[in-house]
Amino acid sequence: TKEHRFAAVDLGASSGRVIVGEVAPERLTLHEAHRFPNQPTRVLGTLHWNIMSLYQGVLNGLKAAANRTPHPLTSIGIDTWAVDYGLLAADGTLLANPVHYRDPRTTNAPEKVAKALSPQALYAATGIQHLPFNTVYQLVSAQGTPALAAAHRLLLIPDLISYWLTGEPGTELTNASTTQLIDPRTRDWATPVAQALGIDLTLFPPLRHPGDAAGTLRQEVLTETGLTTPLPVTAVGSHDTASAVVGVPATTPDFAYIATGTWSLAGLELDAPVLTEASRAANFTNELGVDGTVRYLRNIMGLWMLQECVRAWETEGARTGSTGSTGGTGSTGSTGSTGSTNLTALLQAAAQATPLRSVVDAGDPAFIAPHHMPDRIADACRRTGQPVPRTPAETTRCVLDSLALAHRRAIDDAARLSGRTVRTVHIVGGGVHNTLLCQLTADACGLPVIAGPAEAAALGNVLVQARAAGAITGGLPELRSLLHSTQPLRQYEPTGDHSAWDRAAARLGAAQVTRAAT
Ligand code: LRH
Repeated sequence: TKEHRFAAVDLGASSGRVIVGEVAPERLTLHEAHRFPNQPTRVLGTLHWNIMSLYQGVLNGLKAAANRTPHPLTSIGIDTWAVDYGLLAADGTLLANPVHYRDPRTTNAPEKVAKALSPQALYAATGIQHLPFNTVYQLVSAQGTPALAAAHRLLLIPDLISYWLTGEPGTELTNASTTQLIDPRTRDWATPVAQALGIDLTLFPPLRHPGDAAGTLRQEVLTETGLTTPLPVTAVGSHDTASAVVGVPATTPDFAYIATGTWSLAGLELDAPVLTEASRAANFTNELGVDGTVRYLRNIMGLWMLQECVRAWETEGARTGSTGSTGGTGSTGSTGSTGSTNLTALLQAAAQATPLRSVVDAGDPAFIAPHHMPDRIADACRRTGQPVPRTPAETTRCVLDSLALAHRRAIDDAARLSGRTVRTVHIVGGGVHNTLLCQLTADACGLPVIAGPAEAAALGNVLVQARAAGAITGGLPELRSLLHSTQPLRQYEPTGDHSAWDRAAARLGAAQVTRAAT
């Protein structure tokens, strides 16, 4: 049988990669062609993505993919983080460097939005959880700025990369749902929401669906990368989390997933949105998935908390000249944290630290912004009357216990709010490499955890391309069964005293009430 090769461009918040997937009916293998860091830069007080450097990374990656194999690629697919965008002039020029969703420019936007549309009405119309950086809040904050006033077109980040590669604008649906401007029932624009907020929907080019053709590479891209003409770009679940959920190797319908990386996205795959007031109050989102599915999940702070702690300790180590237990400057790698061997030592020490000594609310938006993470964690422990972690190992344990607890809470809540039963938890994404986090999650949930694949987003991206090209057939169950039979997976059984997690959850419940009251 014929083998096809697909390039998956997958840009995450801490690194980007171009991965080549080789696909035949019973075969699926991945080769990483190129990985590059994603380092945002603060300029005059605003945190930006280095979009040109990311695009150069994509070109370098496609060149490496072309060099790796004598066989031509069948197509390219692009997925990235959600919500952010670039604004273009009528001639296609990028009007301003895209702003990072962690920039605090949206701080006052929710209040402004609430004046035009109540949080209840906004949720009923879009089903999207409240996160301060949702595209609607970014656009409302940008109202009156020269760039938005001059903008002819808005492209979400994967659509922007796709446009630069092909010259063909489009808006891919799964990622469009994270703008909070899509109605999850019609899977089309929520025009009344846009009207109420003064957002011009004509800025968005027409919607595309995963599997749709999205143009062919421009001549300048072929010249730059050494790829051969004509090479199509295929729309995939361009929201990285949508592709990661395709990449969950589930074999039964009663599974929950946790897509781990900078964020933990924990929840269920449904065939219809849950738009109830209880769901809104629990801050669950109904993002759109591939093949008509709904990603019913909650955003949890994820390994960002650990990455930011490590960054703080390294800066401190550099200042004091001591290396400490986390010294070294490992580049950001696939564990979702630094790739240095010291991280291994830190995680080993954390595994030995007292379990559940203190936990924090890993859903607290107070942890979204960069800087001072160990201090913020210490403050949260102090505020809630729990022991303050004293060492990097204790802080790391606090973070991982807190993440596991938040995973459990999200899965319990998702099951309750949607009326579903969960028997298995799948962990995919960079956090798969963090065996302590996987074990703690199994312990906290009291359910078996199947960990892997780490490159679920790239795999989901490749699978959707492969199906569009006719290299494989079937729905999500068939794609997932191919993953299950070809990808290395590891199972974790729940261990330990389950009631300890109930007690920690109760402590956190009290803590959350305390926070709300202050
Ligand atoms: C993960 C992710 C997540 C979004 C956030 C902005 O990379 O796409 O699903 O909420 O980034």
